[in-house]
Amino acid sequence: MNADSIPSGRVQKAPESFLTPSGIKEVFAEGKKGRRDFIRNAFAAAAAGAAAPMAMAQGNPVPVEGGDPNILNLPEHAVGLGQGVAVEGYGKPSQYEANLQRRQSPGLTQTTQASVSFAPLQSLFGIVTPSGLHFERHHQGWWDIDPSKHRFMINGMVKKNMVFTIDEIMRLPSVSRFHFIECGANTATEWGNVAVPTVQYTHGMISCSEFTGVPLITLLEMAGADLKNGKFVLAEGGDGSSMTRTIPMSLITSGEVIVAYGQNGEMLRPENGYPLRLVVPGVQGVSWVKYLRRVEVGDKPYAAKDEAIHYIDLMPNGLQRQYTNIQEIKSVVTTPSGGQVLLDKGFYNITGLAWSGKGKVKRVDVSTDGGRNWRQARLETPVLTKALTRFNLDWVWEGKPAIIQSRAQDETGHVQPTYQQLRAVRGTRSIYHNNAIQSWLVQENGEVKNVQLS
Ligand SMILES: Nc1nc2c(c(=O)[nH]1)N[C@H]1C(S)=C(S)[C@@H](COP(=O)(O)O)O[C@H]1N2
Ligand SMILES: [Mo]
Repeated sequence: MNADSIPSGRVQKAPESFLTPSGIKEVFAEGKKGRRDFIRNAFAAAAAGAAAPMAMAQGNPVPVEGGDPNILNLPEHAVGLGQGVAVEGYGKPSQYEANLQRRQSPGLTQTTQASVSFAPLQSLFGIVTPSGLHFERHHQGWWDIDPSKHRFMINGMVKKNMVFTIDEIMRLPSVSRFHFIECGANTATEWGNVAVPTVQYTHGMISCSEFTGVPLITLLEMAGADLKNGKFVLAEGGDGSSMTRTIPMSLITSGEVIVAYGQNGEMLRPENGYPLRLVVPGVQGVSWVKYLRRVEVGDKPYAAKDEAIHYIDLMPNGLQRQYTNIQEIKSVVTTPSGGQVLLDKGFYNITGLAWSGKGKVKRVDVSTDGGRNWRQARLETPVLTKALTRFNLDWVWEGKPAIIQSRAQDETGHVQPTYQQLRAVRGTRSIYHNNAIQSWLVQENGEVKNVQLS
């Protein structure tokens, strides 16, 4: 990497993630040229010499030709008394991050009682989704349920039916694990090449958290479940959506499925199923039943409404594929991505996320020329099973059009398909389970757009 090239590249955030409304005005009013000069001036000032720090030590701002007042003048916060601790408050993000929000997709009908919100992947770092930015999908609205009244019941092929309170569940041996949850309909609009503008809307129905709870197998054993003939479990939610899903017993006996009450170190958020939700690693989001109130042990799949009518894949031969639960190997570049603007030629850190419902991500390759050439990206630690994995790659943008893609591979050897490969198998009329390679076009003027290569 050439050190001289590092300062020149700057990414303007996607419109919805600008720092402040005044920041939006600034960029629009100054245009890109103005912002570029501002950045150049800042570096000029930083390089301007040793006089400034001495002057600042005396508390006397000294103007330097072409210098940046933001580095030369001591700001209020460096000399005044800051605010006292927020003794009783719950911490909030900086006021300057107020535009970092989950949002409804412009590709879907806008409603007041929205049923899905997307996570702002373009502005997130690492692999954990802050709980307040976790995507949401509610089939019948969300509730803030009184945990003292919530109960969890086990019945069906068990020796004795059991009813647990939250306190009783929280007394049991617990586990904490990082896993992604992805709605089976994530990236659905791209099947029809609707090309929603940003990665928030193409891929934002995925999030990753540390979940804490009790393995479901522990609770089933307490109830004396018939683990030999009971091949399936029906999980039922406590909201009005009659959300019931069949979970194969093999996922439960492996110890992976968790009856969770914790998310990122605190109790689940109401939107995400407080006080109890099922965590089914690797499996599509709909099976992660929220407000969990019952599991029933049975010997056959239940073909519940959300398994018989929804979350099925219409294949080219006209048949429907059912119980396609595992979220297969997938990745996306989050910067540069749709709606962002590269403000100058030079160095950029290409970054993104990869995940597989089958295990760990093994490798991610990145192309900047629409798939002709590929370079292997760095996987950042930790690389965890059925969790988001962060990748990074150095890139110098020459100022010419470029098509950026990422292609992931998991430890089982599965490789993310192109749209051509995916459609050859799945046809064109699917809604769910789109794991194709995403393309972002960097235009000569630096603007990044969602495009699809055929
Ligand atoms: N009880 C209940 N569980 C539910 C749902 C629901 O509407 N009700 N939605 C499901 C769907 S389709 C998804 S994708 C995930 C979304 O979880 P989240 O809102 O925590 O992101 O929850 C699943 N579990
Ligand atoms: Mo979903």
